[in-house]
Amino acid sequence: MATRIHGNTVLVLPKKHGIYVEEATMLAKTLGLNIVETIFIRKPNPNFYIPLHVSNSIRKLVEEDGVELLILYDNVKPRQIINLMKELRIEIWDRTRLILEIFSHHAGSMEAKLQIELARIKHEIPLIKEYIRQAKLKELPGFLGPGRYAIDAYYRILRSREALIRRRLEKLKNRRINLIKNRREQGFIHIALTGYTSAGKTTLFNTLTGENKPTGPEAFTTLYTKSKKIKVKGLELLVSDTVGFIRDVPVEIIEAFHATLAEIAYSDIIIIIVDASENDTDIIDKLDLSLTTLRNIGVTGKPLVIVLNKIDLITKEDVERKITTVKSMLKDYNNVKAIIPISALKGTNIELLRNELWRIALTLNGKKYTY
Ligand SMILES: Nc1nc2c(ncn2[C@@H]2O[C@H](COP(=O)(O)OP(=O)(O)OP(=O)(O)O)[C@@H](O)[C@H]2O)c(=O)[nH]1
Ligand SMILES: [Mg+2]
Repeated sequence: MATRIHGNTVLVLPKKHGIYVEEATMLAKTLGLNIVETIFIRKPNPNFYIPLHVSNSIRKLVEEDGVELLILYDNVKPRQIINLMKELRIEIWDRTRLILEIFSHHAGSMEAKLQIELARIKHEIPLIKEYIRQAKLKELPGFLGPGRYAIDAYYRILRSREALIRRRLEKLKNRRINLIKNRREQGFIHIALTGYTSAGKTTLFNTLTGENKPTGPEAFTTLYTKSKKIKVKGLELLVSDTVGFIRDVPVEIIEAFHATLAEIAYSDIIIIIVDASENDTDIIDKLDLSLTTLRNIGVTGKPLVIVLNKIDLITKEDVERKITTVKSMLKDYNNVKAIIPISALKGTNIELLRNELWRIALTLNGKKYTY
């Protein structure tokens, strides 16, 4: 299902989203794309997204630099994508498609693979519908070209594939829910590691559990949840690593991943990991987004532990200041039980975190079966 990796790429962002250029570049690099030019546009054209004079300069890059892919880092209408594709004759992705590509390269489990395929079909269908609509408009009465038949057939195949995937996912979902129920009946306190992509969730999971799950600087290294039991002072806790959050998650992906994230909703203690080596604005934005995402998947009122990770990259003074900043941001959240600075990579303050989890788990023990 994954498309081949493209080489030379042009990245286009609306000027008002200029602050996301780093995020866009990081995501493109995750796929191994080589960005030869980044272009900011003032106002998208309603029919082609890109204004005419800009598309002329892109055409030049296609001819002279072998550019094969254009990424429009925005929400783009199917009409704009199809028109521009016909105009430039290269592949064009919007932001959703870029994220979907990364997901499809990283999807490991069967469930994740199916969820991504479903999301891709849902993203592709409006494009195909638009293509068919335009083809119909331009045809002479009574004339149906072979291209039109092929695309109609492709559309029907996608629709039936979509139905099949939905049925298979439903079965897998039931299996997952049974698994979660069984675990709960065994009485484990369940802890979910959550947070923005690349915050260090899997690194902390590995440090806590002694596992060796892949980690990496690129976005969305982890696409499936994994759980493992740990023992803290005689108490058995079950720890789960989860899929990372990102701002403005495309709707296709939200639907696909809420099933996986449902695991978080069933846990007893939530850890939110933040990359403390980033600047204060990023820390606050990403923490805020993590809290919102948790709310959106139905997590409210559970004990939260905020972990400020990667402190090996910053000074002691910075750590103190960032703790104060996060504390004042969270002053109205009375379910925040602790804010702990750690280095998941170097193992700093892991004992402190384990003790804190143990302490919270003890307070929960009697309440476990009440919900
Ligand atoms: N210096 C430093 N780097 C860290 C620390 N924790 C994680 N990293 C690095 O940060 C990058 C992301 O770590 P991961 O554990 O893959 O992050 P994640 O949150 O699981 O990311 P996704 O699964 O992609 O959402 C990796 O390159 C890690 O080596 C830390 O405490 N210190
Ligand atoms: Mg991970």
